[in-house]
Amino acid sequence: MALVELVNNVFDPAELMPREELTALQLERLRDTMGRLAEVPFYKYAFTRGRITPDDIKSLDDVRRLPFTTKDDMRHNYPLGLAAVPRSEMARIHGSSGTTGKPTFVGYTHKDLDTWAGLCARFLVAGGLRPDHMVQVAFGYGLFTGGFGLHYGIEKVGAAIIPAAAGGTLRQIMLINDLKPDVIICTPSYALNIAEVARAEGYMPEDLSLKYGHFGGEPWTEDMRQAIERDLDIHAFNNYGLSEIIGPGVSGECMYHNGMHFQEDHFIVECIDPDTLEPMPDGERGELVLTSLTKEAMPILRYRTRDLATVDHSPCPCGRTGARMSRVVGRTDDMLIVRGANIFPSQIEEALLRIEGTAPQYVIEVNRPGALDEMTVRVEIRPQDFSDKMSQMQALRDRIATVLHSATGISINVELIEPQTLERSIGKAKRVIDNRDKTS
Ligand code: DLL
Repeated sequence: MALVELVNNVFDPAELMPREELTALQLERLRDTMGRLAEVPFYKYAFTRGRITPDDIKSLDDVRRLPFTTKDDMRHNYPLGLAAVPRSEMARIHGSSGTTGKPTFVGYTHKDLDTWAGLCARFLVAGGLRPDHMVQVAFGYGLFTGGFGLHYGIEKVGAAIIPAAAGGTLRQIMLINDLKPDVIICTPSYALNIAEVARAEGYMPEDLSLKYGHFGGEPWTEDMRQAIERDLDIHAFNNYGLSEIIGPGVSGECMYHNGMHFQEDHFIVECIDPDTLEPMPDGERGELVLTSLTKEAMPILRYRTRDLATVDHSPCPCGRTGARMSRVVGRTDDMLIVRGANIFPSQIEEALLRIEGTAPQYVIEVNRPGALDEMTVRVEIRPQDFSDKMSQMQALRDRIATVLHSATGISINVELIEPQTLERSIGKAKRVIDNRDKTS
């Protein structure tokens, strides 16, 4: 049986390429990329200072001689100072929202847009998308890369698109009910939101036409996947990407859910210790560092993603040879240090979702009322578990506090919240409120 189902216009033989050939292709493409970057002042300076030319890149280890690129470098070259083509050759600009201040812009040529659509198409096909499917895209269409990136990927596969965009949850449900799409695409937190509103509108999961969901753009846990699969009666797939590198399409899961296959013919992947910058072996958590190999408008060398994950090069039964990344367990910049403990929001999510009675809706707040930091987790109770009996709620609260303590090693205040009270997300959920900057 063919393990990789081929959808003709999407399949690229590079997906099954033996490692040796893949490495050779990467090296050739890396040298080309360096050539394209030779006149970009930031890289020109770095190449001159490091006395490195494309001819010096003889093996993948030589990648380590290249400079890192960071979010700060992008900011210093705002808005399009890292572009490797003139403005006249740009076909589109996207950007990441940026939590503070201005977005980071990235440019695409027409060829980049075509490459990007192909990359999205590949992971969608790996996760079950077929030309006869209808797909509802509930990602924002705009500077954010989610909407347009996936849109053109679906088009490449040949499936029908409902470009619903993010938000208008009742309208999303109307579209699902009336047009009967097979697939939904959005952030995992928005998928939960849609499921919840659908239920409140009287739809049972099995009433909905959806069979598959492709989710990405924010961290989520395995328990969250199970909640989404149950509440929408679908198979849920994870996909990862970031605007600086291209947007969605960097990696995605196949039917085996063994981690997300990197599309290594287009990106070089490194996993490093964020402090020592040394490479991490397979299976050990580190920061992903990505180099784009085929982008024309704004190629990026060794981008420090700040996303922490593990990488696995072992074979996958699907036959794809691209290494796989684990879920993103956190970002180097969203790790909370509270009373000496390093805590990722994903640890809290994982613990909460295992407790009977809690809904997958929570917010973490950190304050510094005196000398010591205090962490509070507000979590909603599932409607069927909500009770007027103080003793029952108290017991549940204590249970949650105990579980969180053992997951994190610190005492955390727990506040139980009535069902449906926390703000729902339509895009990337904001789970952490850190008030310490304001109070210290
Ligand atoms: O979120 C690109 C994207 C859109 C990917 C839609 C997948 C689907 P940015 O807005 O630049 O781009 O944000 C990139 O989002 O560095 C991660 O921290 C996070 N992220 C993206 N996908 C995942 C995922 C898009 N599957 C940042 N799991 C990245 C965990 C993710 N985090």
